[in-house]
Amino acid sequence: MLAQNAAAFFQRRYGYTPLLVRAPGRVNLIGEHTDYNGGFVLPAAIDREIVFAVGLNGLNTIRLYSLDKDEAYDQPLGDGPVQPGQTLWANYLKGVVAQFQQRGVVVPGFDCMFGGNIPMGAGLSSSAAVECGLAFALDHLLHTNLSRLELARISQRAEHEFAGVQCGIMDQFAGLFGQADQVVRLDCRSLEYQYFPFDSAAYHLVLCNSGVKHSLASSEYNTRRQECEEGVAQLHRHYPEIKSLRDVTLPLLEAHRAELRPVVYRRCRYVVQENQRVAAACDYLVAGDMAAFGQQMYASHAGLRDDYAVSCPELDALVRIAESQPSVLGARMMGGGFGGCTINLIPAAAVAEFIATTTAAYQQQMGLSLETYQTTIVGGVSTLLPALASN
Ligand code: GAF
Repeated sequence: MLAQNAAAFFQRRYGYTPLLVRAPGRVNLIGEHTDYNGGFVLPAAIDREIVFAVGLNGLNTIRLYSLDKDEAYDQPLGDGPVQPGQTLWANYLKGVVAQFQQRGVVVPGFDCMFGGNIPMGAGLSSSAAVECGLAFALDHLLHTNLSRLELARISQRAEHEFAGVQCGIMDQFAGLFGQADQVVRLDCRSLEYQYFPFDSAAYHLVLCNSGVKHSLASSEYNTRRQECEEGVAQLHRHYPEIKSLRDVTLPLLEAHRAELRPVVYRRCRYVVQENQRVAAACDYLVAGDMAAFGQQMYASHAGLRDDYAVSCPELDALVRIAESQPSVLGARMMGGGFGGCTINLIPAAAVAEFIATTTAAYQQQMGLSLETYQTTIVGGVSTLLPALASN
């Protein structure tokens, strides 16, 4: 439906048939704030997506159109690479164009219309979906034949340079490498990855949107990254082989605790433990022990709240409410933090009751109404129709 709308709107506005691409949002089961520390994550692409209608227009202008905002943005193409501007939503797309240009690709004028159903600011990576979708579409239209990994890197760099968030690669990787009914464990240093089946008939991943979006998110994100780097730099003086927190064990960290600023110690402790939790969680997943898997999720949340300090009262309340329900296997805040969603692991038969109980308790405890999303794990970015657009 989204795709049909986008195609029809594009045809009406620009008068030719576009290439259609879909780019999903993502969940992350466990492994938060580990990606930029060279660690491990366990994300999956979900059935919330952004659809793109894109075509080369034969002009010297990029014409962007946000269907959700009902807003157009034109970017004339000059001699140099495109630059970020005041229109924030356009920057995500322009950032992708700039990455192609930095790789020596001459990007001609094109039209790009996009819209979707990934809730904004909910921590489901709508921005990564925007970047990955356009990167994938341009790769098709310009015949650049870039690998999915390169498209993920392009999208990540776009976020760094045009959105100012020094993010890791998890979101873009999940959007491009997702597989139906599989979660993917990514080693964010080597970029080796392994898929694990997720039994979606027996277990559901339910997202609870706190409805909170803190403006602190991107500045605090970059601060966390710096604090981790400070810890690594200190430990690296003793152990030159330590390149990231991935190389640090808990006993080693404890041995050097006195040298670290207390806040840096806590950030590092969280990351070291979270990497251990991802490893344990994958073992439990393979063993089919979802109760033990869920305990790792709760422990992850506690670390994010107490040591990494990226949670907020609303997310903590949602996890507390989940934990008070015996049927819930695990719950944690998800993504960068300071708002957005919790992810909840629930036996299929208990989902309806979980949603009803949590909605009522959240209203009662926080005075806020709750939006919940039941998710399905789907494949990564893809084209929707084979028709290539040109004018
Ligand atoms: C955001 C970032 F974009 C990811 O790279 C990751 O660091 C995540 O926060 C926290 O795990 O989604």
